[in-house]
Amino acid sequence: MEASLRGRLKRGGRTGDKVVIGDIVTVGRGSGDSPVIEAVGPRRTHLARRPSWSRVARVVAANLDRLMVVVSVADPPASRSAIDRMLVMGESGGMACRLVLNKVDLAGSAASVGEITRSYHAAGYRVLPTSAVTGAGIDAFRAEIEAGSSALAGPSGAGKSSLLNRIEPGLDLRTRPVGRRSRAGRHTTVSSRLIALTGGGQVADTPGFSDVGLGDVDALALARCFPEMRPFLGRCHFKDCSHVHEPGCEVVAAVSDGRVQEDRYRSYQAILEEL
Ligand SMILES: Nc1nc2c(ncn2[C@@H]2O[C@H](COP(=O)(O)OP(=O)(O)O)[C@@H](O)[C@H]2O)c(=O)[nH]1
Ligand SMILES: [Mg+2]
Ligand SMILES: [Zn+2]
Repeated sequence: MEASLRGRLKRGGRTGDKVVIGDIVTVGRGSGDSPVIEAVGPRRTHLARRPSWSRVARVVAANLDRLMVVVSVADPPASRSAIDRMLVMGESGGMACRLVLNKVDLAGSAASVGEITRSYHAAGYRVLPTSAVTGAGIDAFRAEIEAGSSALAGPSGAGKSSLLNRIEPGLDLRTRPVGRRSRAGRHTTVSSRLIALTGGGQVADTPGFSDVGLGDVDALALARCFPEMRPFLGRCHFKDCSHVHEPGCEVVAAVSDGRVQEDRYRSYQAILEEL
């Protein structure tokens, strides 16, 4: 059954406050006994993105446990800065983040699988190498998905639909060859369904997030979105240290002796500059 929205909630769109998938709502009765959403409960986690045409980030899903950042090792090759942006998107919303490295079946991918895996593992992430074609790593992926509610983020063509079809063939999600982009996908609604899987777990049917706009992360909170920087926060000489040019910065010290990886720190700087 479909519920309508109490008038006040309909206007929430601009503030990112409207009802999204995963929201816990209070439902009352409207005229003729039809269900009406009266109120939206507090959000334990949220997934927010800023569409490329907008300056404001919008919440697209709430109360999900995990963000599965899905990239492919080749075709298209994973971009580290894109991975880092998606991880920040998940961290800032309080979701547990995993990195799924798909297409490990592709010839010549072993070296970069090893490199990306080591690097993100060192940053504090669980990395799941997978192939939707051979089934490698699918059991581990399935276990993560079935353990709670998740959203998949990642560039178009990384294999998100293929991975989900692999664990739930009945879903029959549309997959498409890399490089052929349908215009129809570009302006579709940002979120729609929370799909319950037969083995347990739910997956939000959100679009690809190929252009991750970060909007709702404030500069002081940004460093907290990098798990490997957390041990150093609060120890800098200046309380409001931005960890860029200040003397006595513990994060910069950690970067110079390799406790924080330079690539990750560069992503931090790039995102900070943009905010
Ligand atoms: N070789 C290889 N190709 C894959 C794999 N996963 C997906 N693909 C192919 O990559 C293309 C994009 O996959 P799709 O699931 O539509 O990606 P999405 O845009 O992230 O949903 C399709 O042609 C898939 O057949 C994989 O693990 N290995
Ligand atoms: Mg897809
Ligand atoms: Zn600092």
